[in-house]
Amino acid sequence: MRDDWQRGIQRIGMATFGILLLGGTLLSSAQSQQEVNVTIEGYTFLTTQTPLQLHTDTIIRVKNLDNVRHDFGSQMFLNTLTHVESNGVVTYGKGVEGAYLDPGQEASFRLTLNQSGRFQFECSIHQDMKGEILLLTVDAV
Ligand SMILES: [Cu+2]
Repeated sequence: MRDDWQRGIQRIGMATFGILLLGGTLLSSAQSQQEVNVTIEGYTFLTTQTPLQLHTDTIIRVKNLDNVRHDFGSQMFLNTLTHVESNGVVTYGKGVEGAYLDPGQEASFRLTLNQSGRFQFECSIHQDMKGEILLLTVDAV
């Protein structure tokens, strides 16, 4: 009976240790997040980005300032786990193709890219609308 009680205490100790580790991991990943902002205005994608690093939590925020509906779609999401938040709806998975944005609407795409290069995106409604995100291999400091 007493042994069970002691084992119980030990287990609680291990669980607390686990939570602390998890807390530390969440904190460090939040600090290394990088952002790309894309504004859609006048049937054009305007991209603002800092040099992006590989293997880092990346969030792409897209805002449609036009008064027509646009689409933000990219092949870069196809083989990558992507977390999409659009119009209060969150989608998560591989094989996401993009998101439609109604006038004034915003959407965010969260993913980690593991390959450097140019990642193109486009609007499937207006075929001339194209843009790209540059992911350079930047050496870690
Ligand atoms: Cu469009």
